[in-house]
Amino acid sequence: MIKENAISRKKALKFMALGSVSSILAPSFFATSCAANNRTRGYQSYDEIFNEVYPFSLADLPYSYDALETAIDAKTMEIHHGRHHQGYINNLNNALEDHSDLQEMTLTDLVADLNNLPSEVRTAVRNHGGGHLNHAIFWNTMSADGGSPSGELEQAIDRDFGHLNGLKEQFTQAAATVFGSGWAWLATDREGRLQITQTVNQDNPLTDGLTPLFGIDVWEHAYYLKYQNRRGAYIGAYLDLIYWEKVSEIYEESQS
Ligand code: MN3
Repeated sequence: MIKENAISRKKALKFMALGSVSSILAPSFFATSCAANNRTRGYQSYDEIFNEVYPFSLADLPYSYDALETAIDAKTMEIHHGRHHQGYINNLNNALEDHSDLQEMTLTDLVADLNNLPSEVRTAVRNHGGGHLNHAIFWNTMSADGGSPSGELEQAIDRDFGHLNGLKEQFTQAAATVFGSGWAWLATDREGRLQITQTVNQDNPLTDGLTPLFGIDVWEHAYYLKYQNRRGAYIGAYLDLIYWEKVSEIYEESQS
């Protein structure tokens, strides 16, 4: 079972860490405030995406199901988020239920260090921990009004791909050639160098020592209702949804 208040609990802990605020608020107001907060649509921070700990929970999408309709239809978004993503979270929580030591680890540390996990949970963390993280990144790096790269990220793109078009060409090629189910990514190493990578199934670039900045889900469940087998059309539409401001934030956080 998922504890639906997981995010609230963590937010509450942070809130309480601010000092005396909680002590001057009646408990009922405090609980109501957190519950309302949990329903508010908004993009998750880098910390919320990458450093979440058990029990994991499904955050609301930062936009309505039909917000990206020009590229991804509302029904696909609803099923993908509410059923597929929720399923990964349920399975990840179940796998860690009896491992109190692993419950202290962040999602990043779990996924980045698969080989050091007990063998009985390794495959579950790989598939479902990866599934949870991959989808959290996917939702949070798309926007109907994504803007364009700026600042350090723009400089890094020009340095490593010549131009944004070079990045898009390489990314499109990578996404088109993932065999079967998997993902294509823009990722960065610790020195800030950008690279396009592919992963199979629900693997994440963290396992290869890279931080993912954004990634496209090319499992058929991500696009089949609207595009059927036309993965190329989906990739083209996806590239117009990149939320560059959020990607810049992840890039800068990954270097700090
Ligand atoms: Mn998916």
